[in-house]
Amino acid sequence: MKTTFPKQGSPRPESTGAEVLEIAQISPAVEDVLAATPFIDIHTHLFAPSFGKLGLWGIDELVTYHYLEAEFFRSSHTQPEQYFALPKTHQADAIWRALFVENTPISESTRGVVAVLKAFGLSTDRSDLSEARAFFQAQSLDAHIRRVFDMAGISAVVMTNDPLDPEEAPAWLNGIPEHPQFRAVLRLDRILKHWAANWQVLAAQGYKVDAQASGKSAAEVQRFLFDWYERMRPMYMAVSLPDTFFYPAETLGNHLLAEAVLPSCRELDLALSLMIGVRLQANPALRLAGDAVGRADLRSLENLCRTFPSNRFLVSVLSRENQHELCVYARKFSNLMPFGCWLFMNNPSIVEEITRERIEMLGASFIPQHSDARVLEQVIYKWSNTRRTVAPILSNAYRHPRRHSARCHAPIPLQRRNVDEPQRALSTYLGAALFWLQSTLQEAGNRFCQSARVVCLGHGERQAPRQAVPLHTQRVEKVRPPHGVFRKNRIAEAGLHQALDRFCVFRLHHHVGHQIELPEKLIDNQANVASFFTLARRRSRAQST
Ligand code: RAT
Ligand code: ZN
Repeated sequence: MKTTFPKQGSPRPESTGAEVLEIAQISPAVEDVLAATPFIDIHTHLFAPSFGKLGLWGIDELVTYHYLEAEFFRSSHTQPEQYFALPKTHQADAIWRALFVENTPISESTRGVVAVLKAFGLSTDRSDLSEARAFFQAQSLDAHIRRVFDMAGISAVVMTNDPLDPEEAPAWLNGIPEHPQFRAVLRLDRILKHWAANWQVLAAQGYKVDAQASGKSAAEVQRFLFDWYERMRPMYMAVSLPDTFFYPAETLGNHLLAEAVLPSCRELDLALSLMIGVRLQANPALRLAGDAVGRADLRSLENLCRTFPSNRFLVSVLSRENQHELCVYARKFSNLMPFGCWLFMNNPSIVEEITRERIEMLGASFIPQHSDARVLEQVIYKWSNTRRTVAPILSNAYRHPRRHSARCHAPIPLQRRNVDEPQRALSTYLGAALFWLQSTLQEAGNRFCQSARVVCLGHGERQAPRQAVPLHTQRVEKVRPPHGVFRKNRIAEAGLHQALDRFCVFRLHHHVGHQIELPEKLIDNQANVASFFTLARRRSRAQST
């Protein structure tokens, strides 16, 4: 098993004339870096425009988000079956009236809608949705997506793509043009949790599987996953699991997990995302809003990480009670990467608690957030909340080494190397490394395009807060290797993998770990990528030689 962390190489020469940050400068500096760093959102339910109606956007979708539906049934006498029989616009009208007109929108989800309206300069105190509807109807989708990403400070999102979803699969089978800002994920829920209802779909497509997943079934599921890898080129595979999930219990799902999914992930060099702790359909009448939460037995993670050391697991847990254990297991297993604050965890008070706990236990080696957005414009408030919540936690974390260094006369300076390059310098020292997965994926686009920057923010450049991130899509198309090259010839994808590996703490793709020097080179070439701790270690090595 290759380590998840980059190897140390030769120390980089220190720049001269560095300006050491005063404690009072740390907070504004952190805020600057967070505001100016475009993130990649590693888990959403958004879709690229070519998926047509599957991609949700606009006011009616925002107001009928399932988080708001759950709140609506607490504030209205409307029964779920009456509500779900209404057309979408009437559903939105009913929710708007109940939660925004007759009640004050103070919950996190209602405040999210208010924040989006405000972001577009729309009124938030109207008795109906006509103004907002007129605004969204006037938008053209492609330009609107660019504007929304810009407002949210994100450069790309990762979708959730289920090859057995009857609405989605035909789009892939007909051929979906790759969109640089909407990356795919191969979702496995129907295979791992609902085999009985889905094996026949695989069988009908020519895969030799049976109801018991016996015989050649596991090998055939692998073949199915490889075929879908070719079609989707997913960033990782994923499944959400109930609180009752336990590995290694004797279940059909565990059999397929161990014999088909994990070997495929190893072969394809993909991480597996496990979202654990959902109690599916606790109240089925509420449909999507009917899921609840339960505490899971995370010894499953211990068993998985230990039994499959060559697999990498991206894990998010839904129960607050499981969060601390997740951090403990991440300390034990470098092939385990905690990520995000999911569904009921995605509230500022809880995000704050979880993020602080993760920093205390894991430093910067976790992925703090994903949006889980289902409606395009939600990324605006979700990422704004993340920046606002994380900024004081990060600032506080960096104040401590600064204070400590003053006390022990062994300064670990937080420096502003060059006032003209604040983002580069501050990112170096202030550990925006927390978000490197996101920015690394963005950088992956840069390297993928070789000849030109896909994304204009780069080494030594500063992006103003909210500055648009222009994409040179034509150039992307020009240099993109033909479909299928990726699996047959890994070299073709090496640039992407190298860029992913540049993330100081985690590798979605790890095979370049064989090239010991590579992460180091990438760090040297990308000053704003090196984590605070990497540089501190280098500095002490430099002093001792
Ligand atoms: O946050 C959500 O929308 C959940 O209901 C789930 O969809 C969850 O995010 C998942 O991906 O399973
Ligand atoms: Zn989700």
